[in-house]
Amino acid sequence: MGAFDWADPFLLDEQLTEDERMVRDTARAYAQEKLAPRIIDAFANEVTDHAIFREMGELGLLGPTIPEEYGGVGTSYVAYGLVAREVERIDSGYRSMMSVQSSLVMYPIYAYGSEEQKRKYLPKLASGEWIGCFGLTEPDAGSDPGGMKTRAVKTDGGYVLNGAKTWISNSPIADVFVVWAKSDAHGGGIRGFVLEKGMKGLSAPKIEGKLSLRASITGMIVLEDVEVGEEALLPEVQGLKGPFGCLNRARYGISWGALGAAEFCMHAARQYGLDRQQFGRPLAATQLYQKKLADMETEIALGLQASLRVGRLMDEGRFAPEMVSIVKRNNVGKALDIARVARDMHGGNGISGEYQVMRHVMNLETVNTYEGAHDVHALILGRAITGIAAF
Ligand code: TGC
Ligand code: FAD
Repeated sequence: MGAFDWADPFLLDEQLTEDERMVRDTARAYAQEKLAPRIIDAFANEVTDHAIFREMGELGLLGPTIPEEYGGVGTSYVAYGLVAREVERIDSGYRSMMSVQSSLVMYPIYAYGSEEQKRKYLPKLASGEWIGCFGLTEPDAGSDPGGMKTRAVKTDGGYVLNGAKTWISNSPIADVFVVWAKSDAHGGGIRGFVLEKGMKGLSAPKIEGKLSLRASITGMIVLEDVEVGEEALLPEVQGLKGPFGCLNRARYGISWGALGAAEFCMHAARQYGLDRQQFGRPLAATQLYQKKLADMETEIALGLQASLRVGRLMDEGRFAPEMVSIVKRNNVGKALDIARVARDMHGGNGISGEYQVMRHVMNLETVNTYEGAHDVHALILGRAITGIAAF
């Protein structure tokens, strides 16, 4: 018979390779030593620290699956998930900064870009010298990105882009903008463009007053007659499968990340229950408190195993997008429930910034909505199960 470790119930650690454990340990040390001391203040004051990109870049945490020749470290998707888990254990906003750069900016340039685009952008994005953002969502096209209005009109030497993207992570501080638009030169099909800060007609105003992900800046991308050359077009993809190919990877990373946040909340509730006495005994000595911890433990353990399985299939090139919908939807939904219950278990202290669980609750509300809302992933699965699209 084996021993039971409540903090690693299914011995996940021993299912990892040595390389994966090394990447995980690097991310954990960085997150605990450099991110944890910043987050309470950053969230309270809505501060996005640009230095984080360079720090992560130095450690190989940006675009870690991209091959070394383009500045990445060529590691596995399992390792990428482990990084997301460690970073989001601190804050979903920090994980957002990392996953947008890795999966939504570096990945499309790597997978769909020309050799020149890869050489120009990837090393500087990997080092964190440049910050990237991904513009898909529009004011009138969120869950239904096929309804986008942004247009690219062909000119002699390139394209003119017009439109507006909204709720774009990193956009106000971005150097590189991966933007999706319908192109008249391609029968109205969706094409990707790589734009740069400072282009005439491109602006990225900040969205003020968020009550969630306050350490991760969010903005719009406004395109007013932005002229670009042919070299701005991502040549190797056309249609919605372009942006969705990126989203598959980001959503997968989120499935790990959200459980990192859930683990933080569970561990905090456990410690609080051991320390806090009411009615002459620790809260953790009560049946209700223990049942809540047991439910949390179960969901986290099951969710991590599921993400590990999907990661292994991704590394073998055998994953299907619906698998990602299962883990994104389940793990984020469960993490949000866990964070809310952990907040309750902290009583009044649970609402204070110092105890941190309320921040995770507020962040996970966004994580449940972005990268495909919880119900939209149900509909993706419903379509796969029945063959009928119910969107
Ligand atoms: P549909 O007809 O299903 O598909 C159109 C084309 O796309 C292909 N496709 C996929 N390819 C790869 N991976 C996937 N997951 C794919 N899903 C679809 C499909 O095969 C088809 O290809 P083709 O060649 O036949 O044209 O498209 P639809 O318009 O019916 O889509 C419906 C739905 C619900 C699946 C989709 O629109 C959806 O997923 N909506 C959610 C939108 C979303 O997730 N937005 C995220 C924006 S980015 C963001 O939130 C970043 S947050 C920051 C952070 O991550 O931290
Ligand atoms: P809607 O699509 O209007 O959905 C509203 C509600 O209706 C949801 O509950 C949804 O589940 C439900 N719903 C929608 N359609 C159906 C249906 N057919 N049947 C039943 N229910 C339905 N986007 C980017 O492109 N890049 C980014 O970097 C980015 N970062 C973000 C950062 C933050 C902080 C936030 C909040 C959002 C970000 N997004 C980004 C946008 C995000 O992807 C969208 O908010 C998300 O896709 C949902 O779109 P929406 O907000 O328009 O909601």
